[in-house]
Amino acid sequence: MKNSRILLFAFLLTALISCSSEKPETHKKERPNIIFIMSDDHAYQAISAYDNTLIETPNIDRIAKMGMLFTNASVTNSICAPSRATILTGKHSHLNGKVDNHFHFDTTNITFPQLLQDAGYQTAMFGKLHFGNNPKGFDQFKILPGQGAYYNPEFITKYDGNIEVEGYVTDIVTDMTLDWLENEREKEQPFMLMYLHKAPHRSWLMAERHLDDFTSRTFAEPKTLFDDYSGRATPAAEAEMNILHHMSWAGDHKVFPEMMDELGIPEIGYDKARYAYEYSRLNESQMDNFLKAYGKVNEDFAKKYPKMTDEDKMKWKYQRYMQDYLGTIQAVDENVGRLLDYLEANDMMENTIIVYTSDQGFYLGEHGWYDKRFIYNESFKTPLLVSWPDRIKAGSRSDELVQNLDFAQTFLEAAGVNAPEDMQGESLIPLLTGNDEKWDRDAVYYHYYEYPAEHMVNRHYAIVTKDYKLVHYYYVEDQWELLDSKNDPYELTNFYDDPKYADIKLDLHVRLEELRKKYKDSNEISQKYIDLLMKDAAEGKVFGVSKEKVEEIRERRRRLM
Ligand code: SGN
Ligand code: CA
Repeated sequence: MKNSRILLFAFLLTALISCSSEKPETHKKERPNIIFIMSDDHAYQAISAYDNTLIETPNIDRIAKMGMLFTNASVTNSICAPSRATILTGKHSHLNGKVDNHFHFDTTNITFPQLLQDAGYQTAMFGKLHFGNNPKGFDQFKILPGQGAYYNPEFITKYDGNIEVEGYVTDIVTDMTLDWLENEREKEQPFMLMYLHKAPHRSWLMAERHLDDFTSRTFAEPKTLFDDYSGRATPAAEAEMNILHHMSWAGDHKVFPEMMDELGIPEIGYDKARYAYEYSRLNESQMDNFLKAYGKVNEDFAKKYPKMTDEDKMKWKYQRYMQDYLGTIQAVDENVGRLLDYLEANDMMENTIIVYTSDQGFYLGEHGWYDKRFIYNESFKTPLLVSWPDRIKAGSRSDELVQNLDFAQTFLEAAGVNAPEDMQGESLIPLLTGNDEKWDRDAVYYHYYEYPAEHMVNRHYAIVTKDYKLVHYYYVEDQWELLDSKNDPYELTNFYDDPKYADIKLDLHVRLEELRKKYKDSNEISQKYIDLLMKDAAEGKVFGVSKEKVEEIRERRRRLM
């Protein structure tokens, strides 16, 4: 009896030991790798998996072919660093504190990479972060300072201080990523890698190898290129992001400053200064190639300019914008292809979650615009393609309302790590794995803050459902906008005062208040952020905002109260 008890005890002990030593081991191996690919300002209109009118992106499309394409993915605040902060923290801007590009990210926030690192994931980040400080929770990082440069960029590195690398940024960030995958990571451990492109951010300098091809292409114009902004709340007309009026000749379109002088073209904004800054980084042979390609553009322009009407100018500027913007995307697509080829060649595709997304969408001439910030579709929505062959059915698609807010909890669930209670998103795993019945979101919340600032897009918050948007422009305005996605897909009409929409309007107002409560947003928090930015703006510290502008805003506020 005694012996058998001892035997039983010994058996249980062995079982326990083997369990505790083996189970985590197997469990560890099963945990997926995570590769988060994000480009900066990549419009879904410029990914052929969504729309091939403008460009073919066969490599990015591979991710959707292997996995899932989301047609209603959006951001909570359509601007760079705030989007990144929401992705990392799983919280809306008003709670993580990064409401605009101006102030630094608060590094006391808990981010999903920190939690994954604690759980045994290897973590690395390469490319653009734009936080004003270094990321926490990474075993390795090489990041661009601020916006970073297209040519011969500098990097802030975790171990080697600041370095400058000769070449084109999209290629270099990929080289660093592949080098880490091949030579630096522990091959037995799962990893989470953030591969973050600067392209296609303004001022759109493409790789030398694409110059000839892209500067000779012509693109279809969007239907709303000549939008006059009537029929909507006034912020659309007040924004400074119209291609004709605000995009600069030298800085954006690469008209040579001497050519501007010769033709008597007045500067738009920081026109020549921006040009000088962008070109100052090029080495001699890069400069030669640029001057050659843009020399032809300038020659052709000089012949046309004297006879150009405003309409002609808009059309010409749109073409130049698309040539350069899409040219930078060509290199992103090629480099995404290099990464996918590496994963395939190393048999890593099956149990790796690959996400391709952008920090927000972008206007490619819709409403006559470039840039982002507004809640209108092109900048509110963002591309989202996800592959994970082990779990996602190839070639699938989801029209659900998902957001950048959801990434943190998605990755934590995939890695088997509990998400902190105060994260505000939802894991996308049910949608990715075909269990849509577990997904019940019917509306999302949006809040944009960066005003006064470059492009002058007024502050606004909103509720968005699959059918409608109810938007409140506050601060220097007090206007509401009701958009009807089904009946007015180009978003040209404000139905707020249309009696036919009375019930819908009421319902949306109630739901918007519920959402604000759910996500813990309030007018008091908004006021705190207004005060912070206005203090710096009054001291002349906010890029693109003059002291006169600050006075004008204060006057408008006084009138509104
Ligand atoms: C720069 C650009 C803006 C752009 C912001 C924010 N101007 O300031 O056009 O909106 O970045 O972009 S530029 O004259 O410097 O090109 S973001 O992606 O970082 O949010
Ligand atoms: Ca951006």
